[in-house]
Amino acid sequence: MAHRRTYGDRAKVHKNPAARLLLETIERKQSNLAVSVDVVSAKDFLNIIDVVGPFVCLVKTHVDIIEDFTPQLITELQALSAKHDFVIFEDRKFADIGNTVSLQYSSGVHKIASWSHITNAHPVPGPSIIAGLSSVGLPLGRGLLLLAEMSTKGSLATGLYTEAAVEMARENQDFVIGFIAQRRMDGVGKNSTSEEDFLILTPGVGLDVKGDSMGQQYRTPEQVVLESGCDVIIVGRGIYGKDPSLVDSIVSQAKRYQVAGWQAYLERIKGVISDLIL
Ligand code: 5BU
Repeated sequence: MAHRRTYGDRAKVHKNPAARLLLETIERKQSNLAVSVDVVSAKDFLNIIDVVGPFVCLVKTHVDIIEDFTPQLITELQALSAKHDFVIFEDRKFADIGNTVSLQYSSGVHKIASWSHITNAHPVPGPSIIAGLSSVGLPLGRGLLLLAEMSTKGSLATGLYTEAAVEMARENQDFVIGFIAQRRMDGVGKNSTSEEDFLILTPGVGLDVKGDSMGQQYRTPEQVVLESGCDVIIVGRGIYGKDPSLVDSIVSQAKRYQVAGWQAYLERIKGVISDLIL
């Protein structure tokens, strides 16, 4: 069971370079916190990332919401990634046929594959979506997450759909490094093995509120990492709130979530160590 091992131990044996990079970064920075930077101005986007950078293992982007997007923004994002040592995850949620997603991933205005270490896809089209994306991403050392579950109220990604997503991932472990999900997927589906190591990145994390007015649902880092065994907490508005210029508040929230996520992980590992002693 991967979540019973340390991030560092998992990094040593993972076969995908993007997964290794993420696991190593988590261990090095003692942070399983990802910040989702969902703002529409390039200036706010870069400011927030520069402020939260020291506290996160990963920055999650939606570059298609940025109103003044230029290729220069990507150069600056990459410079911040090098400065603060974080992984980049474009939350693109691809969902089309293999040929189309390969073009969406490689080309267009955003050229996601050229700069995003990790991206994600809905399993709804079936395995061909992985074939399309891996034809572009695998040679570049990228990794893919499948959306096995969602954090929203009434999500249809449950039960047999989730199981089918996990089985699709098992067939493509060179490129599919894990899931966006609310819990570990070990034991889900028929072909589960003890050697598999899927990273679980989990959005819908908040310490102060239970949700928003549009169906988002929040759980705490403790629920997500300790109780559900997830690997990375993804926090957006809980950290930067409504005002991206409030630097002190962003720093203190980022630290608060970093500590909460890491404490929950230490508790998880401690449980394992005491199991071993008993
Ligand atoms: P929030 O501000 O912490 O609610 O932002 C959550 C982010 O995670 C946001 O970018 C969503 O697009 C993303 N997300 C999510 O909230 N729930 C999901 O199930 C998936 C992505 Br998949």
